[in-house]
Amino acid sequence: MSKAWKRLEYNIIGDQRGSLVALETCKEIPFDIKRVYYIYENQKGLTRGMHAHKKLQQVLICLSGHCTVHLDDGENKESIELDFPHKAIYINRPAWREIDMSPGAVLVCLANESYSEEDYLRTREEFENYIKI
Ligand code: T46
Repeated sequence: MSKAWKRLEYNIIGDQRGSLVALETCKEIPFDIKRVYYIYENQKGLTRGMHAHKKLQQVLICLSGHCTVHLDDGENKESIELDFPHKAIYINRPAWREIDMSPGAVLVCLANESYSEEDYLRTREEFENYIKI
């Protein structure tokens, strides 16, 4: 099966003042954006994520610093470096994710659904059982 995620690289609109990236719903972002959240000032050595989602689709972008996103959909595994603000990852199926953030990193996440604890697969066991269904 194909990976549950896709790497994206956005167009940089540059001029003499600097760089600009523009993201529009259903164009650069492949869904209707319902929620935006961001993670910053993450404590050194503490990994984020360590869960999967049942239905949620997300695009992750590291706006400052860098993040390593470790992904596993049960069949494919990949560690992706988000080290420029024009790079993104689109996750569209359940994938176990672990995220290591550099000091000062700011990770912004665009999601197609509101927050719901029901959508989380918080243990590896729950995740592995869910993807078998
Ligand atoms: C992912 C990584 C990058 C809310 O109240 N609203 C929200 O929208 C979110 C995302 C979280 N929360 C609450 C729920 C928990 O009490 O904030 C607390 C920490 O949330 P969570 O354990 O989901 O945080 P992370 O950083 O481990 O994971 C989140 C996303 O859930 C996840 O899908 O890819 O950020």
